[in-house]
Amino acid sequence: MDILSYMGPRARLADKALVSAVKALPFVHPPLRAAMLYTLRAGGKRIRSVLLGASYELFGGRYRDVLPAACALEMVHTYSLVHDDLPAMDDDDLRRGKPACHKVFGEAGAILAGDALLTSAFTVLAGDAIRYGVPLPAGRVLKAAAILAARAGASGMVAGQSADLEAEGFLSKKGAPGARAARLLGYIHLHKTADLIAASLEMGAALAGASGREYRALSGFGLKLGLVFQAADDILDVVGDKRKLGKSGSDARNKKLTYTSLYGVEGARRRLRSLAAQAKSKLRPFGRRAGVFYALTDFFAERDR
Ligand code: GRG
Repeated sequence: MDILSYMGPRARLADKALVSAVKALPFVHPPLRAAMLYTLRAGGKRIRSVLLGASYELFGGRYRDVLPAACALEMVHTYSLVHDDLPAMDDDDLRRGKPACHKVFGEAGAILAGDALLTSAFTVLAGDAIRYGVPLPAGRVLKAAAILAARAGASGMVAGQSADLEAEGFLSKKGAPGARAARLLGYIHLHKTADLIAASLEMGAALAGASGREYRALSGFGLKLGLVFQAADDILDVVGDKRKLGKSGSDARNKKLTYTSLYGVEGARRRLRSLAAQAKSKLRPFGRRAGVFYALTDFFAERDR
């Protein structure tokens, strides 16, 4: 399967739908709308939309019908990037190949843009279902909203970010035990990254009305895939082409606990290969129907941006 021709058109549909969704929000203060649109328009691979759509399509649905949910997910993801770049967090100047949101709109502007993207994500997800009668049962949309809130919130992505900040400088502390560092790294990556990737698969499954067994299989796959994605991200932060990545690579400067700082680049590559095999093993219940997910796992593991 040519995974790039699968992903490309779906990512472009998400690009357009995201801009339309934000433009359609009523009564937004113009500078706030500009800041919201700025990082959304700067691009992004839209992998979470593609995963949500692929999960929904696995059960015979059409990607177009879950575009509001895909937009909601990308809006939550984009808010996390805008806040992550702030001086109080990773203090990055570059995001998606452009000056970070706080460099253009100031710190307060970027904080508000992130807040608005997070909150409005739920308007886009639930509000659209109410207004336009999207052909999805309301109970399924509600379940998708609950998944997104749980995976992004205090027990999910925000918990991972909190642990990530706490762990800064952990490696330089004398006598930090290896097992403790490995446990902490596992917690950070599981929540900071894998939770939102798992949410993509889970939301698609919930919207499609998947059975409990199918839902659990996709959720397990999503969590492993999220770790594959993060292992690749840690490796790219060290050896990747900064121009292609569109960000400066701040892990070493911020003394981050990462796969590479803990295991070295080769050790991180070995772990990535093992995680990719574990992810694929979760797809067994779907047999050949899951072909696109095998290809997506390889894409995640081998990506260069
Ligand atoms: C501020 C609550 C809060 C959370 C921030 C997303 C995040 C958590 C931090 C960003 C730094 C980082 C390495 C996060 C891990 C997830 C990750 C690799 C995000 C980048 O996702 P991509 O590559 O980004 O899909 P694009 O730009 O392609 O959408």
